[in-house]
Amino acid sequence: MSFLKKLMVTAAFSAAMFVNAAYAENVKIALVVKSLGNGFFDAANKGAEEAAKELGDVDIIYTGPTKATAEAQIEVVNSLIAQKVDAIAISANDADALVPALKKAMDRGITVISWDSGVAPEGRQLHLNPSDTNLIGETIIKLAADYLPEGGDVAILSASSTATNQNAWIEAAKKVLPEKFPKINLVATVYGDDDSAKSTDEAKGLLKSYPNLKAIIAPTTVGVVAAAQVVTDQGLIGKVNVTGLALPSEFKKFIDNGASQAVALWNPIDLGYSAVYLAHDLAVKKEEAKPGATLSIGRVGKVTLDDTNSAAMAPPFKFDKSNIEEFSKIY
Ligand code: RAM
Repeated sequence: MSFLKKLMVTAAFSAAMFVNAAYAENVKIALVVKSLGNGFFDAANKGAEEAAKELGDVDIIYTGPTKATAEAQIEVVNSLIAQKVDAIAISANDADALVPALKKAMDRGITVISWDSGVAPEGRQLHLNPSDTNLIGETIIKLAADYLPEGGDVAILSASSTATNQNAWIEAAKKVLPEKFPKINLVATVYGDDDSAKSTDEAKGLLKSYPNLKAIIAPTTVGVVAAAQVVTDQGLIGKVNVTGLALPSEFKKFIDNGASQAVALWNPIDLGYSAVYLAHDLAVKKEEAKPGATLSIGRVGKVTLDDTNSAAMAPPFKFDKSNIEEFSKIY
């Protein structure tokens, strides 16, 4: 090929590349949350945006219903299918109810993963847990038991009654109770639906029904704030310890005022970041989600899928007077 011809071919090739790059559409990844207006999910979305920036070819659609119900999430999923997104990463309000809509999405070539709160295996390609389920179950009881040397009555204030993650943690907690925490007496489990007003009412109800209650364990960032506020307002600081899973930025004031001795959580920013990373690699790099597969989660590391195509990230951190200030600045 003559020099001139080579130059022309190269120029044409570069122009074509330029055109492709200019018109190539970004990968649309929908981060579907249980409900909007929850600080935990807003923090996860920060991580999602960070992953999108790092990956370079991603647009995040942060969405979810106003109320944490499966029916409302099904509508959200159907509208994402109509918008032809490339991937859906969902924290589900119900393990089974979402399956038909998510199957429809997968049939149309959309990558589907669940994170935080899972979907049954037939409704997603993989599920990312923030941490080991049994470890979280034991942690939430230990958080109460550590401050109750004499034992006593405790109650759980959960999110919605169909939330996959809370139900799995509560089941794991109940399993370790008799043997590891024989002096802790779980008197009730109630559901605040990750709604502030409902969680407040449920916390009030617990205090009324169980006057000897020593701790409220709320494995939800929404419920734990509501319960701590009720304990504060009713002058019960020192009598009832509120604990569970809390976002340090929202909860610091209740460690400061003594309504709570300690709480725990994982890093929600890393969780959202990792979910987007996985969804991207399945959708774009055509990574296969199968048992035993090890997949990258960027700066956070790697995860290996178990036989249900689920993986777990790191152990939760404990927050108390010694460190909540520092963490409250991050999430
Ligand atoms: C709430 C939600 C979420 C859960 C956290 C701990 O924000 O229920 O699913 O992971 O609490």
